[in-house]
Amino acid sequence: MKNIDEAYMKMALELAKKGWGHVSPNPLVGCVIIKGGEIIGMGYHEKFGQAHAEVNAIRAAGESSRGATLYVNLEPCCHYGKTPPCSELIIKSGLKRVVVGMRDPNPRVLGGGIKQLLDAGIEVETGVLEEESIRLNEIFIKHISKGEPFVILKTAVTMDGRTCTASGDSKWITSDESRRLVHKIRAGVSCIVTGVETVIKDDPMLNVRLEGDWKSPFRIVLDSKGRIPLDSKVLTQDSRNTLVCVTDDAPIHRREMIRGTGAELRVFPKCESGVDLKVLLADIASRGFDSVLVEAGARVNTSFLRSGLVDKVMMFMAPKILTGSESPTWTAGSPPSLMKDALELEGLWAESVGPDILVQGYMKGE
Ligand code: AOF
Ligand code: ZN
Repeated sequence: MKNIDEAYMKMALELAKKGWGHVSPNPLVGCVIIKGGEIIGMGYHEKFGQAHAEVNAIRAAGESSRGATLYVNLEPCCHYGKTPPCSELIIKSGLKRVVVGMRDPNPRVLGGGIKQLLDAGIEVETGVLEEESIRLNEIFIKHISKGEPFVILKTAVTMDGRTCTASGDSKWITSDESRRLVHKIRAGVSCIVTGVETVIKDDPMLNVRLEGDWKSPFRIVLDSKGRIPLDSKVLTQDSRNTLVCVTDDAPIHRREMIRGTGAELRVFPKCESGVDLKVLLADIASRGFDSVLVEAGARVNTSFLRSGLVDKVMMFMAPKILTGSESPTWTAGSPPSLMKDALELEGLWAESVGPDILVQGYMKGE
């Protein structure tokens, strides 16, 4: 039974992934209904505010849901949100058994959905592919339980850890496949943070350029002194989707000029490395954003890492070795003298993306 349960839960997880980029800040949820060893219904949460995965799957299965088993990667909800509770629909539809990936950390659910099902005499199994379920919804979990955005730091390096040549050339380190995946990641996060150095050097658009209907994230540029070139793409293309963060080191006339492009400008408190990132994160949270992608250079990366604000690192590594001690790497600043002062990650894993390797892991807490 365990293997069968895991196989169907895997299908539910795969279905759930189809919602990436369309459901935030809601969770990614997929659902499969099985009867007599056959799939009789499938569904996933397709769009924010619309039907939950369970509703779509039960609708697809119709009357035959009676006596069937339902697989879903997140505990069914038991509250009236934008949609009525799935627990009630499951009970009404006569499902016999429900297999759940993980409990819903939403304070309005938190085990309540499972309890309702059990009270109605439905057999419930929880924690099937729990680790995968938690990983899939890491953004939702942090946001709904702490009210804080999940922070992903992404970097692309050669095998010797370099991010560009000594002259600054970085186009391109990684393959088309990796860069397409980065666009897909961008489509699922609320905002991207970069530094003014990256804007000056690369003039990136920081948007989503993929076929189909995708939303670009909000862009945030850290620019303590207000040095951003007024003709940079983030200020000339869709400038209303850009926030420039300065400190009182930015001259007033520069602030006016930046505002004049249509971008938003905010003056932030200062810390030694520039804009106080903790205050920035609080600002991001107050906008209701559930996630942040840091796509920046060595200095900004290091400030984020050393302030303990990063949840996850995604490192794309290309099968290239640049050599040369002058080629920049993806961190900066004065190095600690002891290995014990290294920042540590946990739960590291790697996968191939075209010819590259994507290494991911979570920053270890204090
Ligand atoms: C989803 N999709 O497939 C499931 C969810 O405001 P509502 O009605 O859309 O409810 C959102 C909450 O419902 C969400 O935070 C989560 O706790 C629960 N389950 N949500 O958006 C789904 N199953
Ligand atoms: Zn629901």
